[in-house]
Amino acid sequence: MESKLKEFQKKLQAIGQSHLLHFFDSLEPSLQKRLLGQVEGLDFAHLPVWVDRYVKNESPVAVPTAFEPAPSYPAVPRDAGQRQQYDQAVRLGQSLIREGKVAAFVVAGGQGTRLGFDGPKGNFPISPIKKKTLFQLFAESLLAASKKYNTTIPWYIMTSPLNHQATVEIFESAGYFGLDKKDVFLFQQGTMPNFDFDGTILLADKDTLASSPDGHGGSLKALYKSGAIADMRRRGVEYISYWQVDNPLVRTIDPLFIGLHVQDRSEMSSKALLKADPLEKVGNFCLVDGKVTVIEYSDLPDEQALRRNPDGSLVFELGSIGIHLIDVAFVDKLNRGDDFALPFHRAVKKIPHIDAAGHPVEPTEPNGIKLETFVFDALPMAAHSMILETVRAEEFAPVKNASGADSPEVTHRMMIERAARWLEQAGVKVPRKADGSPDCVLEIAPSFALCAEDIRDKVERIPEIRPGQTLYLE
Ligand code: UD2
Repeated sequence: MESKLKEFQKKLQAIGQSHLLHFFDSLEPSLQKRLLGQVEGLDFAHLPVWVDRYVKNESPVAVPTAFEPAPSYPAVPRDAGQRQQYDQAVRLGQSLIREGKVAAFVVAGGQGTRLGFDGPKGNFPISPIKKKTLFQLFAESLLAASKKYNTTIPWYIMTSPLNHQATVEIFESAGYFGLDKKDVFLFQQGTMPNFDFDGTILLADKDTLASSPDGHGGSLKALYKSGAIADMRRRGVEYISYWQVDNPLVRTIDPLFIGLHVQDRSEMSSKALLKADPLEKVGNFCLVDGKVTVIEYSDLPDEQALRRNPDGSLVFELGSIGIHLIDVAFVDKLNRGDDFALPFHRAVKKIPHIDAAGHPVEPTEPNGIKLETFVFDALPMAAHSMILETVRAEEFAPVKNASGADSPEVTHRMMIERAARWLEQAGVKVPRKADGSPDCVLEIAPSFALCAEDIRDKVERIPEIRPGQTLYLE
């Protein structure tokens, strides 16, 4: 340990962070080891550059000045030719799923701070009747899709050091929700140290650096480092279906999306929504130098966000919802490159830490910087990138806040509303109130239907729905 200590003292001194070992001598050997382990994990080669570029620089990510709207496939085909293309894409997607070429991937490393929920967000109970958790819904949907296509869809789940152990325990105690444990691959994303405004790394305790998960963009490195990509290769998987843990409406495995992605020879594709209002807080799909790029809502000037076409539609109308299809070969290629790095985004935060005398500081005002990468910043690195529009009511109801917009209450309503619509599309009568909302509580298990079409041949199994009734279909 002595020689290691000397080595790191030297290295830290060279980058102006020697204070990290200030309390080293006062620690017990096991804690000394722990601290050295964390220091060893620092990226000494890049840290000074990151500090200059992202920590000390208040507007680190250059916002492009010349950009135009990105082209997309509409949610509903525009004409007969496009209808034919979509039908072909669905058939192609279905055969790729059947051949075991598609894996599922959820990013679940974030903290549910805004939701005020303790523990991994995937454990949040959300379904209207059975109160199934997000994880359970995704698991059931993958089981149902595996059955439907007579295949095994492996599931990769990215956690962070903040919630990894708790997530593993959830899956263990739930018996992996009926999935085979060997087809569920849980791995952790990387972390980034937290800085004060001068670029000094903060200590959370005498033996612990202050750090936080490196953002969902970290998934592209973590997939590789964890061995998930190698595992996919072994299984013959070529495409990764990526989504965020907070959205129970997501179509985890979508043949149309997969088929269009492959038809288009896209390396990384995205689903998009027509924004609910010009300033909605979602990233905006744009073309910059001919490359699909997401510009965060906070970076898109209002006059651009408000621009309209002659027909009244927004010029920048496509919002990003964190649903992607990614080629395994693309992730491989990025990581084999010399120096693959996504740009960091800088967030000013309140970061608890200890001061130079070792006393704990609980800041009341923002006192430092956290750095995160975003997965959509990899889009311009793709040789080609396709966008498919989707319909909000069908596919996007994230649980983010305890109340108001994107709250469990809204998500519930949207889940019941979607179930009602699917049933009506199959010819089932659903009682509705005077305001048009369903006069019943409905929940459709993924085992019953993964999409509206799955209901058509099950109609005779559905009882008459009376006003005020609660009906669970599985
Ligand atoms: C994200 C998008 C926004 C829109 C919205 C849709 C960004 C910057 N913004 O906003 O444009 O698409 O989602 O819901 O992405 N996560 C990790 N590790 C991390 C950080 C996040 O796994 O280090 C996961 C997190 O568990 C969640 C997802 O990434 O599944 C999105 O994270 P968020 O809730 O922080 O994103 P949000 O709502 O700010």
